[in-house]
Amino acid sequence: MDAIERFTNAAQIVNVSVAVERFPEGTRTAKDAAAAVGCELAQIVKSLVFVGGGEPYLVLTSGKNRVDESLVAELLEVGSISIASPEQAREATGFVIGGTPPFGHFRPIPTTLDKDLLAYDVVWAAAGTPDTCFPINPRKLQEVTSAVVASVVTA
Ligand code: 5CA
Repeated sequence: MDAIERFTNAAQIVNVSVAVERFPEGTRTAKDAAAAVGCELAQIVKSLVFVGGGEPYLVLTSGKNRVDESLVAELLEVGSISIASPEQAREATGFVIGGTPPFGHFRPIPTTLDKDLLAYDVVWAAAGTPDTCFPINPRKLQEVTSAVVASVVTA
């Protein structure tokens, strides 16, 4: 089973029907994804894995924002967090960096959702590979991930 299929199957299990689109030009970064989709950079969901105290945490961040790690650590009440290595991210989610979807991982990961994503009716997230994205309503995304909505980005 390929990564796209793994993601769409996992989405089905949580009752989300995802319309995955493939972009041969690539959607590895938020900038690439916005250009491919033809949407604002702010509408791209970056699914960023962090590690704190040995545990993974997911921060779903608007493409226009940079995460402030100290704000995430404060919110989660962990001493400190740092961005996961590609190996750690893969181990936690089952997907490669650049294709990490916002849910449908091996195990649910405690998730924070950037409040700036809620300004849009539709946002776009990776669907398992660095050349796929799918659209989703950000409130639905919050619901599916049980995410805490917060602003944990640099000013
Ligand atoms: N497909 C796009 C848009 S949905 C995407 O997945 N974007 S992303 O932002 O979620 O994934 C790229 C992110 O991976 C980068 O912002 C960066 O935080 C992370 N990343 C890239 N290379 C590395 C690396 N060597 N180590 C750790 N994290 C990395």
